[in-house]
Amino acid sequence: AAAAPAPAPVTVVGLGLMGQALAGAFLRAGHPTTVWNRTASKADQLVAEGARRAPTLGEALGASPLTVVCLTDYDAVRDLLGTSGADLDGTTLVNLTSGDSAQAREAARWAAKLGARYLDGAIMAIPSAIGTADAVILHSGPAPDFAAHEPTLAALGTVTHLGADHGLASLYDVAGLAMMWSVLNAWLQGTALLRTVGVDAATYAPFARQIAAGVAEWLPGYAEQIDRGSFPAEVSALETDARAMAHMVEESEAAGVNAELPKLIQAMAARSIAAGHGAEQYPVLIEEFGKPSG
Ligand code: FVH
Repeated sequence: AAAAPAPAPVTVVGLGLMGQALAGAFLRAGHPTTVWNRTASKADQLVAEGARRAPTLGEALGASPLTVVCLTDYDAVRDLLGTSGADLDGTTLVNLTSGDSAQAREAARWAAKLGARYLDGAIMAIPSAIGTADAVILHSGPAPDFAAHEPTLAALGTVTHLGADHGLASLYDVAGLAMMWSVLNAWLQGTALLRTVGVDAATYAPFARQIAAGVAEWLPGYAEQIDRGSFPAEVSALETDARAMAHMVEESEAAGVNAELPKLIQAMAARSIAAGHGAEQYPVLIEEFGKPSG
């Protein structure tokens, strides 16, 4: 049988908490890893583990066909790589810095002008998870560029290519944050209510977890309704849900806890009902979510 190809060389630029974790994962997977950071001392531990410290940014970029960048924000990435005169010609840049979709598309434009191939990315993990399957890392940009470097990028975690639009990774990142904070906020609302009668957070948590898991099961069916644009009330009509929302507001106010979140949900449902959707099912609210906020 043919021998497996040797792990490809890779450069990591930016050695903050996340960049150090990224470089460490490449090293552990056997990739010859070159590192560069503005504050050079942050490379010391990685060098002790086998990384090569590039004396200059230019040498770091020249050391590998693939450079993974992870800085504070996109302004820092553009200052360091887009406008500093750095030689990017022939390099593939994978930018794992957090930002928005417009910044990702803009970075793709300036990188192309400088002769680089560019993939954007979003890390949905904490540094200690990097290098394990729990680290979800999303990529967007040209599929052939992702395919060319997927064997290297896979050392970082569970990597996914979302599509050619460079903005997709950032948009999925924000969509994921919307899920995360919405679930947590809903749990905090219920916890605040129950604490007023002496039920502590730990007691409520298993029940809340069961509800969240149950609701997650509804998503594929509700997604079909949204994609069809048809919302028959198979389980419950929005006007029925709206009566339960009124209880949520009343209970919150009566208990003296914050009612802003229940009122926000109630107001969106009220607008949808006023627009004639009261007899339809909950996902019809996508029409309210799809409008600019007033
Ligand atoms: N840490 C985490 O858990 C999250 C998880 C999800 C995604 N993020 C994003 O990753 C980016 C970097 O985050 P970080 O935690 O590594 O951040 P820091 O430890 O603060 O390191 C920042 C690095 O950026 C370098 N840097 C900043 N500005 C410049 C610049 N103008 N020129 C060159 N380098 C710059 C900084 O260098 P230094 O201060 O050490 O010299 C660090 O290497 C971020 O987008 C998160 O949202 C992490």
